[in-house]
Amino acid sequence: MNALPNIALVGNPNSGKTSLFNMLTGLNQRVGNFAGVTVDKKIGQCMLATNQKVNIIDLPGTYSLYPKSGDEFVAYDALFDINFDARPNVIVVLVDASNLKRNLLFCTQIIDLGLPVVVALSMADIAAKKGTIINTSMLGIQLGVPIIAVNPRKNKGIGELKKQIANTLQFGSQFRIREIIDSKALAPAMIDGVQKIFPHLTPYACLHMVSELDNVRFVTEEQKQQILHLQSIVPFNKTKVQAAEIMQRYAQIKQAMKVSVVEDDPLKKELRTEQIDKLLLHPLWGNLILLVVLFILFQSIFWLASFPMQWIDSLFSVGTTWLSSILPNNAFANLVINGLLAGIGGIIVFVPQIMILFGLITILEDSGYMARISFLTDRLMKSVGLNGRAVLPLISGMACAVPAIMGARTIENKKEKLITILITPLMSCSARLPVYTILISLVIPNKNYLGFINLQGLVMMGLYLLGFVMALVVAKVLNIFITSKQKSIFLMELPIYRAPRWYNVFITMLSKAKIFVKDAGKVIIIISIALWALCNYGPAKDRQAIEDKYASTIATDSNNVAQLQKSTEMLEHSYAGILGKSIEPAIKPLGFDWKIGIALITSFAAREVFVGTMATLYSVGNDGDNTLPLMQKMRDAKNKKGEKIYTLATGVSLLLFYVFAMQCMSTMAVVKRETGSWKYPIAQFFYMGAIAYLFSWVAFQILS
Ligand SMILES: Nc1nc2c(ncn2[C@@H]2O[C@H](COP(=O)(O)OP(=O)(O)OP(=O)(O)O)[C@@H](O)[C@H]2O)c(=O)[nH]1
Ligand SMILES: [Mg+2]
Repeated sequence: MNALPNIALVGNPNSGKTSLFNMLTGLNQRVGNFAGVTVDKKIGQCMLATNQKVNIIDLPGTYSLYPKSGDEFVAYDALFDINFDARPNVIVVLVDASNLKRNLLFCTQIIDLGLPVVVALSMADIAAKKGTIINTSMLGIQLGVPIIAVNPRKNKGIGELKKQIANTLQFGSQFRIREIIDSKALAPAMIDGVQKIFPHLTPYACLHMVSELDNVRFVTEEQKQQILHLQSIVPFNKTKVQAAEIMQRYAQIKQAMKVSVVEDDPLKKELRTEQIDKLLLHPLWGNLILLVVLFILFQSIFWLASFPMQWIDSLFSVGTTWLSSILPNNAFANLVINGLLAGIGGIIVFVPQIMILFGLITILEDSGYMARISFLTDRLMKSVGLNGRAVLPLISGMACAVPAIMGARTIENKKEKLITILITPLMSCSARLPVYTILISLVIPNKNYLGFINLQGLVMMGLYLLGFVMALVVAKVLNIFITSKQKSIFLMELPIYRAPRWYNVFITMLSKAKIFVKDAGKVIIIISIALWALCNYGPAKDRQAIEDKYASTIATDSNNVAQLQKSTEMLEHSYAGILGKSIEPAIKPLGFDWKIGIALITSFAAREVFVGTMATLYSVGNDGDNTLPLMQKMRDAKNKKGEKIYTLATGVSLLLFYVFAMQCMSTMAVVKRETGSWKYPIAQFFYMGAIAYLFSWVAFQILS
């Protein structure tokens, strides 16, 4: 860590911390209109004045200083842990003006910890619409801290906030005179005792050391023993003390608000959000609208993206033709054209789909609809032993399982969190999109019903649904095996609807496309080169035999038939061919040939590698026209008997395999990190593999 001063942003969930962080640092962290978007700390830098650079730390939102879920602990540690690697020098508390009372509860707790606090008051625009007017300087005097009104969405108040942070950094909290509540009076003997162990802590911080002893990870064993000893001689009822604390805080907050806040009669005004929710949360219409929203999502991924995809495809085939015309016909040119270009082209084509998927998900999140999805599906989720909270990681799993699994941190109940982590990779992620697209186009006819329902889009939606349904089934089964006494509650705030910030949507689409190309590109370049080598080399004896066999026929061959046969045979006797053939018996019952076998192996690194692998395999084995799009080559592919390889049976079987199988190293790594054990990713790997194999086998047997 560098030696710059640290400024931490804390506050209730969805109060605008990350929006402010992005404004201060110029970075682009994920912002969304629901509670629990940020689940880990993020650090960026900001210039307060010409010569003053500071670290800004964005933290997950917390409702109170008594943490319950994993993400809340991140913020808790940042505030308390003296060994924390970015110990804050100034705390900026975000206070949502449209939920003032509840936000001030957390704010007053922070103030009483005795840390230098600056309050940033956000959402004043929304409060004003509700008829709430806040006199910031008056409220500041009441609480004894500087308060700056900001609107990070509109870049307002940021300069003033920076000035105040610089000021507090230099002079400390100037006008702190008293604690908000008299914490010591809550448990005098106990706090006295704890203060002897931690002389630098305020009475309120000492109270936390006692009541959160099981949770604080940063006290030494000796200190812990001392506190335990204290607990054995001084009576202390944690629940009672906490209840008393909260009551006293609310009393103080009421007092402070009386002189600084003017509120309209809250019942008088019905916000637009409430009117919209009457429809969108309606038991019948609400669910119907949800289905329509999802339907539009999948149709646009398929249909809207098909145009740019065609352009990219033709661009690459022009490039291939051009390169083959200027490069000499040697092994290097072969590597560039059949290895690299084919592999990269196979990935770039899918950028439009990835962008549309992420763009639409961002719009759902930004508008506030995502939280409603969670609400609408609560009943369904309860029936499998989870609750509406778990839907958020599941839906973001449609983009990528890695952040989705981290998002499960917001689930308090340990059992539910574990189950959610275990089922999230069953949701079809964006890496499966390329595989789905290519296979659907191969085996499902491109028909339209009623003019607007596209059959291929419908099948795509079916695959996503299938993953989701399987996730529910597995949750239900796991629910029987994993036991827990912890009771589960579903509390979820419904944020107000907001117009999505289009700039944010655009930036997200762009950055996700970049990450996709970069990450997939890296893997694909390495795998393409390795695969190309494996395809072009093999045991010398076999290859010589093939050379000899065709030597005479090729010379007299006029229509390239012998040439084609020869390169096919050469490929089969290459190292890649030998490898593929060796696993063929295991996958033959699923309808897969050895080329698919190789693709299955390479896509254990990441699913989208499937496409690049196919591209390489089909361009090496095909000495004919290399400028044809991969789809065409696969469509023409035939086995020895001259039968089509990609029949409906094989296509569906392969699709099902990709819906269910765990083929992603990054997901396994993140599951290990979040659960702290290899046991879970390994279990996941096997149960998902078993389901995949079973479904593919049944489908192939029925359809063939
Ligand atoms: N109208 C209005 N909207 C705001 C303001 N500040 C933030 N927002 C919006 O509030 C929503 C939540 O913002 P975030 O920055 O993600 O909130 P957060 O505090 O980081 O939330 P978590 O990470 O979930 O704790 C976004 O939709 C923002 O665009 C404001 O001052 N006025
Ligand atoms: Mg955030």
